[in-house]
Amino acid sequence: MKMIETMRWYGPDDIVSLQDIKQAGCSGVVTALHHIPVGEIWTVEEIKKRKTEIELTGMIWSVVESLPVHEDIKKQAGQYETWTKNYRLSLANLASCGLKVITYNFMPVLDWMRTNLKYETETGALALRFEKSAFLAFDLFLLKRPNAADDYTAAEIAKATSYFELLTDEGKRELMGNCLQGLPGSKDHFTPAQVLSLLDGFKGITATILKQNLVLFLKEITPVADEHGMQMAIHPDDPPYAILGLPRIMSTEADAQYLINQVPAKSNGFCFCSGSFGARPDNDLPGMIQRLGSRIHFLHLRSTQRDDEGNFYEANHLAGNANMFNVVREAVRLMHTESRAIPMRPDHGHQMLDDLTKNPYPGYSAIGRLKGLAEIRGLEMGIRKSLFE
Ligand code: CS2
Ligand code: MN
Repeated sequence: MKMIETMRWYGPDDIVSLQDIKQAGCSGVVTALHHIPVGEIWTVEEIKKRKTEIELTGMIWSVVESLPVHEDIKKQAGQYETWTKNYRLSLANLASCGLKVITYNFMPVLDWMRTNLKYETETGALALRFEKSAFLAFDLFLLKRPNAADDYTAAEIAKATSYFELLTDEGKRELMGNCLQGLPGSKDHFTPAQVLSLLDGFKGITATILKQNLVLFLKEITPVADEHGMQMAIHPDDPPYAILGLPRIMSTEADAQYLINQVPAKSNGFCFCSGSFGARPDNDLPGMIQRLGSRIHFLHLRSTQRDDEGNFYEANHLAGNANMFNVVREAVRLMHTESRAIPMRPDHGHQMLDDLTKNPYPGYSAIGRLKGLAEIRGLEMGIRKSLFE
């Protein structure tokens, strides 16, 4: 059994084309209907249109990433019942078009957060980076989140203050822009006022409440997913801990186990993102693959390089802290034991070579991902042959 190789495609506006993805050797494409506002129903017509476009290239639409969850559902407030009903309908529509693996996340307000989108690595290729002092400087002095200082130690604040004092106006603008990136697939930015008001909407939502809300949501939607033989794949938090005073609840193995215990439905499972989980030293990635096993419906392979200060950057796929050899070996074993092929995509890649002159979605340039994919492909083949042939 071999991983199903895919790449993410942001749709017709993506500067990386379906042909590029095909040339990378992928058989599958990972995409979403990014033009449909969060919460609205994905109609069969819209799904089919996108599906046909992909199939004309000879590839298939392997995984939906993401069918996003409305913020009201995360809060169990406002019109959450309508959005949940819509979500069930979208799932049924997707299933009727043959789309069965659905990625989503339950991070309030923001998806991933990085302070630097052009961190120069040793080779000159650019990577995404999260620098703690920069992030604190953003939170305390640019966003000016009320009571932000309560979340940090005096030493952390002192470091962030010195960091901020050294920033030029240009540096401040850049940091602000990086931290206020919109959601993946959108080139819009949040304004500070928007983020503050969205954060305000989560006041009083503790980690315990957010967890309960996720469980309630899954209890509502997994019957539909089960009925259609679908696989729900929740993506972990990135970074895997609370930020901006928002709770984050899918950051560790314990979080993942809790979700299966609470909602044992067959369709309830994970998008195992080695980059997101791997930004915490206490996450044992290969062990998690062993133990989450049949619940892993999709693999995001990526590695981060951490330091002792809580900073990390996205390393080459086979380098950094993830130990990709062990991760891929466990994935190969899992697929062998269960006789199934799991879809995988290289999650992010460095911006390099010709892509340095282009303006790709952060993390999603073509060449860096192609390099990551090619390295992982070779690693997988070596492991598979040495274990089973
Ligand atoms: C992705 C996530 O770009 C990325 O890092 O792994 O944005 C992922 O698509 C979402 O969290 C899934 O809902
Ligand atoms: Mn990921």
